[in-house]
Amino acid sequence: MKVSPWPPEYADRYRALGLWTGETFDDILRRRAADSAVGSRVAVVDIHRKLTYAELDERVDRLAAGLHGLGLQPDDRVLLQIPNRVAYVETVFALFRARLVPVFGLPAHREAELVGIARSAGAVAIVSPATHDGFDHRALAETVAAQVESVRTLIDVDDLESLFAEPIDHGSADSSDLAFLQLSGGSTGIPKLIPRTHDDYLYSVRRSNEVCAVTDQTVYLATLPVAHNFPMSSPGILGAMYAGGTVVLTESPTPSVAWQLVERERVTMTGLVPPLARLWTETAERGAEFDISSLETVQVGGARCPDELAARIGPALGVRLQQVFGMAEGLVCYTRLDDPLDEVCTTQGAPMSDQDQLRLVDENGDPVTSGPGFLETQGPYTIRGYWQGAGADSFAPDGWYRTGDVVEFSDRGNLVVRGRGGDRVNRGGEKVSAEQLEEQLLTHPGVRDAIVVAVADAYLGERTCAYVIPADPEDPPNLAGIRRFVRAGGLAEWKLPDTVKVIEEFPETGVGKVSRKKLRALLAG
Ligand code: J2J
Repeated sequence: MKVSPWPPEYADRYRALGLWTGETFDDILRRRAADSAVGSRVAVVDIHRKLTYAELDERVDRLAAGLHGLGLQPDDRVLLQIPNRVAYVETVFALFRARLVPVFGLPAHREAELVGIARSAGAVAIVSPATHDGFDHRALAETVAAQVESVRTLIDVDDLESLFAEPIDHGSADSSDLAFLQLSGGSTGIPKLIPRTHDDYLYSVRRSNEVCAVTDQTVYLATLPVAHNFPMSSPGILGAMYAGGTVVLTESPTPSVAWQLVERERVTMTGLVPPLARLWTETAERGAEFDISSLETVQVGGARCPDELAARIGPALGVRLQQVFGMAEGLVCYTRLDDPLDEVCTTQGAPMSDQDQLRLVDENGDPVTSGPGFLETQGPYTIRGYWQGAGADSFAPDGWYRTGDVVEFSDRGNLVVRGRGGDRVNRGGEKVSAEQLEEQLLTHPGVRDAIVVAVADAYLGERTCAYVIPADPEDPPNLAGIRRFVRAGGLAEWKLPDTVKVIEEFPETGVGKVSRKKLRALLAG
């Protein structure tokens, strides 16, 4: 299936430069498994299971045939809600083999999100565990299926073997086809799904491996929920597998669990969001009870890492720090392994590709020549449009992606992220769309109007504050009530407001109707 294609002159250039190679994700696994030096190496491990490349390939063959047997057809979208386990990798590669299109939902998503995603994607199936962390995912999947007509099949990820069938030939995908749908960080009620092709995504994986020095000796620990773009591809699990290294998956990112796996599997590399990096650093500073000396590189990204924390990570964990500033829409920046320490601790790196193009503009879209500006970008792995044309205003008329991030450049030319427009709260790497939360709050009977803004938080970087005008000033809603209401509305836990401030009216501006965007800026101060 073709999606938001790059203009032909760019596509031709990326092919001519050898960035887009025609390889597909299925090719990767097949080739690694068939390679006598790699096939018998461990591809993927979790706390319970371990598979070599050859074993993974064989199971993927049988699962892909089983998915076909369920009536799933090439290009059908399949919504995943799978924790960090070996079965995640088996499922994703089986979907690739059967030429199905994974849609990367998160285990923390709830009804409102999953219904929105399934509907937008036109998903025909959902793969999730029966229960996980005390939550009934099967019941959630059934609720989604009852509301979204396209969803016909529910698959239990803990029972994949019951689907195994005699391998069949599925034919091969075209590398310029849609490979999967990622989720945009700031998705609203109608989620913006991110269509990625084999060509563009595999280029980002290969180039990430070069920049991050990933080899067949790399043991990558997926500490963050692996459906996120960062642990997926920067260089993440796909980078490790591309190189013939090993992927380790942990269901819990806390040191007491994750470090057991670091010790047992001799993990060399992982990626963290800043609050987790702080937890790991502070735990190590108190004295680690596990041997984590195999760790060589710890990446931090997803939200701005405070300079103070960045300086402590390397010494505390005995690692080299790498900052990563990326987005599921494409562009990923890394500090380089040979950048001076000061640069690594104070900047968010430089684009991975010399074909990434960057420009800074002001609020009107006019070029900014010095100082911070809104970052726009285009390049060989940055999308040209969302799935089915959603969020068209996120793209400039010439097709560049408007990241929404406010950045400037260090003297050495690295990016420094200064913030972003007030459309979302970055809660320690998990993004909250102000608009989505406001919409939800407006359905509360006790709320006449609401504006959601980010406020600074020492641990999370930002937390969510909802300014609420009560329907009845004598009986304003309180934080606990609002949180219960938003949770009952089916939003993921991380989207519940951290603070509620009841006010009588929004700031006066004297210029008639004020946009919600302006109000957010005014209230955020
Ligand atoms: C400040 N803000 C950052 C950073 C992302 C690698 C790493 C992260 C993501 C990711 C990713 C930041 N400092 N170091 O996909 O491949 C904020 C920006 C950005 C948004 C994208 C990857 N790193 N951000 O976080 O799609 O605001 O991707 O536009 O989830 O996170 O969010 P997301």
